[in-house]
Amino acid sequence: MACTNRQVAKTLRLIGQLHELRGDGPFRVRAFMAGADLVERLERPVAGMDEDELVGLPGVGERIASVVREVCETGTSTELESLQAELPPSLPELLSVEGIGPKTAGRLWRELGVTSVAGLIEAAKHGRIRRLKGFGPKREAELRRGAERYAGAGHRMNRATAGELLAGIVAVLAPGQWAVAGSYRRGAATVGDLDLVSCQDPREVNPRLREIADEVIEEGDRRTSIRFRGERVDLRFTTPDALGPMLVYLTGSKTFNIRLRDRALLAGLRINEYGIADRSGAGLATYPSEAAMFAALDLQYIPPELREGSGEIEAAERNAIPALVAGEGLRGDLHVHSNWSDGSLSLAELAAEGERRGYEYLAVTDHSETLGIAHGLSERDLAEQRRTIEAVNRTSGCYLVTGVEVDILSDGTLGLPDRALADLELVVASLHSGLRQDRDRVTRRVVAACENEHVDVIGHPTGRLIGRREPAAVDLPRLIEAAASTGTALEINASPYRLDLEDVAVRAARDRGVVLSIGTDAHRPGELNHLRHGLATARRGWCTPADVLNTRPLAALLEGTR
Ligand code: DGT
Ligand code: CA
Ligand code: CA
Ligand code: ZN
Repeated sequence: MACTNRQVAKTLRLIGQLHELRGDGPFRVRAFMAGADLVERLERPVAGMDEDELVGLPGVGERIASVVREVCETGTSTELESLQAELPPSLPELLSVEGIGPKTAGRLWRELGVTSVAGLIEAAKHGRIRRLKGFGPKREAELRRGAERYAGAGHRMNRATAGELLAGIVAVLAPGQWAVAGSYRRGAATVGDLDLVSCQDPREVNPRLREIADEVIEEGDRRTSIRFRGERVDLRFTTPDALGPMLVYLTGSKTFNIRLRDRALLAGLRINEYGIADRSGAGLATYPSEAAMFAALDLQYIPPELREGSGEIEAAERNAIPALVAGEGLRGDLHVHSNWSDGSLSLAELAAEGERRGYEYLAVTDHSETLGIAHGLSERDLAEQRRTIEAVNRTSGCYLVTGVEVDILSDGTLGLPDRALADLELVVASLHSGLRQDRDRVTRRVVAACENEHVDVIGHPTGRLIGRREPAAVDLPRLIEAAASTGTALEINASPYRLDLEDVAVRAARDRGVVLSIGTDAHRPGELNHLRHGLATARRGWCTPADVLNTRPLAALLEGTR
């Protein structure tokens, strides 16, 4: 039974969440959540540990230990299965609605029988939600708006969900014989459905897909579509000698494909997913790779992230596609929370995580002390944290940059005095409240933050939460001007729930000479892996290494943010 620490952690977290939905006591919920965090950051595989060793871990009781053993041995847990049998399967969907946490979702279910987003909208229409103790008409209207926004978003997946779906599919495909395409490969912030190309024999693949599918939408030896965990997956079959054109076609975007085809037509060529032919469709030439296909079209290679039909073909004709920032160019993460505020890792553990990932540095940017944010740090806390960081840095291979994520308050001032900010190496300033202010007011706040000499980065500049919360009405051209003239970086928050700034704004900022800072905003160790989503967004914004703060060596980073 293959079982990684990450899979075990995920199961533990899911059990905790279901207990919370059921209204079980906070201790039980916390035990599973804490167990998940611990397993996730453990270096040793839990699969190789017996129950005694597991109980020996800090914070792991017998109950968690036995669930871990069971998951490792059987791939599932009886506790999870009985919770899933007891709770309506659509209930976790409620958690995707803005303003609904496990407590509220649990109450809506137990007290009103609401089990889905559609049911929530229905209940709100009939004024049933306001009757819940502590709710009222205002709260009901808010929840209804959130539910309608979620339902109207057409259910596009975030990249984390799409990535999990992909892992589930490729687990039944032969390694090295598939490639992912579509919007996921282009690095888009949201994914409508998953597209894959397979070079395997359809007679091998189709039965395996049938086995894992909720529903087979279409099955054949050229294409197969299934519904898997509620989402659509499209698969196209090809052979290794003709992989290039199929991959180009299925990667898209549609606009890119159409522009590429129109351009080829001018040269008397016809492109489709099988290759390049002449105008009459005769003499089909196939290509084993995308690179060979672009070469045949007399074009520079265009990375998938740029294939949106927004000038990339013209650039490729002139050999002017820039060398985009790449994963190996990133030296660290510039927005991370520790257990000094609301994160789960200690400073030493963060440094160890950074070292394990080969990072040169990791910026500790805990929340400032402001009303409404749990465990924010005061000026004194920050001074103390700085001393601890200095001690960690004496032995760590990954340098912890001292920083803060300071609140931009409703009146545009910051949550900490200048003298506290002056002592820190990296200051990220973010909006966390007053996100519904009008355009002028909210824009003046972020512009004022840029103008503060201590602020180095504006964090998640629009505050959007994908599918859950609309961005604030920030006037981006004005913010970009302010960032450019003050030398303030704008963040690409790499959380798959945010991806803020978004790609188009990144490109506009970059064109104006603004530097972008990629930060995961990680609160748990697993979230440090989100850096790649921020990287994809930077690439979609045409960023080269020089445009990204994280590519700078430590000394240059500290010099620039001093
Ligand atoms: P999504 O799924 O909405 O996030 O976006 P995509 O880009 O993955 O779109 P999807 O799944 O509908 O189709 C995958 C690719 O197939 C798309 O990027 C380009 C290609 N494609 C789909 N429909 C057409 C079409 O009508 N014409 C052309 N030329 N290509 C298409
Ligand atoms: Ca797709
Ligand atoms: Ca598709
Ligand atoms: Zn934040």
